[in-house]
Amino acid sequence: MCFPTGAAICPGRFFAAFAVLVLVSGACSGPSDERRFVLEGQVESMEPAHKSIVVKHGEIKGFMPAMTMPYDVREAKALEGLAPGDLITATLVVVSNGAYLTDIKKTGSAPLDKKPPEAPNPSASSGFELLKPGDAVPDTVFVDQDGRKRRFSSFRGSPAVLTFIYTKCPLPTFCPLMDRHFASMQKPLQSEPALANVHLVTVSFDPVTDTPTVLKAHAKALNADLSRWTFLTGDRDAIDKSSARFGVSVDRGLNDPRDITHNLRTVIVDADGTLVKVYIGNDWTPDQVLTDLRSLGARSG
Ligand SMILES: [Cu+2]
Repeated sequence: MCFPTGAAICPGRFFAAFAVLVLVSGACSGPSDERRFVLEGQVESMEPAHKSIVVKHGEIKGFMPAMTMPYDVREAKALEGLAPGDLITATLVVVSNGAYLTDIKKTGSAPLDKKPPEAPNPSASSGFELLKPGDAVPDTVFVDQDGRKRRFSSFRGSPAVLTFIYTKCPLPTFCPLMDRHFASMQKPLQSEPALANVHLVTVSFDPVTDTPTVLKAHAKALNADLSRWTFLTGDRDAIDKSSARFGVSVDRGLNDPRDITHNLRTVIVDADGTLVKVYIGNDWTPDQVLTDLRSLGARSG
């Protein structure tokens, strides 16, 4: 419990701030770039071949709210003897660019809950209908990292890759991974003529914290080339309404709107403003997106 809720920090500043906190509190154990948390939960599914386990877990005090998430393990043998439904305790180790579970112990088992639908289940006339490939994406009005009003339609004319994050996300395998993936796509996008006009767009669903100034600093920490990578914030309701249409769901704590539970969606929008493809979660790769962008170029020209 090194950081109070809401005080987690973006990856670039992680180490320095952590070192200061250790000096002040002396509360954390382990190497200085590592945080450890006790996790209690239930195994939803496992993929030993990918050294991955999906756990539905309770709140991790001071770090993250209750949620169901995929976690990495270091070795497939850490998953031996486990099965979906098992109740476990484990240690969640968070380092600056990743997180993994260790010391997984089975404490019992219980029937699995039926999985709730991940996306909101909108009625046909709510204005929150999930977009399908080919649908026109909503022309939401955002504010960019320079404080300028920016309509989504202003990206028309070039394909866009869009993702949804918040800069204070504590888990390196979630929002910070989306940031790292986007950062790593900058170079190939720049060097391949066929992809030269693709624009990257990162939307924050935490506009309370992620003001244009915060986003600008975040962009700088990521070495973002702002001529082809735009960071957007804006009116929270407008962002929620728009992002829900891509399947993004965001729950904010009643007492603290910065206490956020969310899923991940990354999408390709074509130059004409229509949805091409939605990537669910955090297991897409930059190569996959680049390949899809290339076939888009081939299709249209
Ligand atoms: Cu996140």
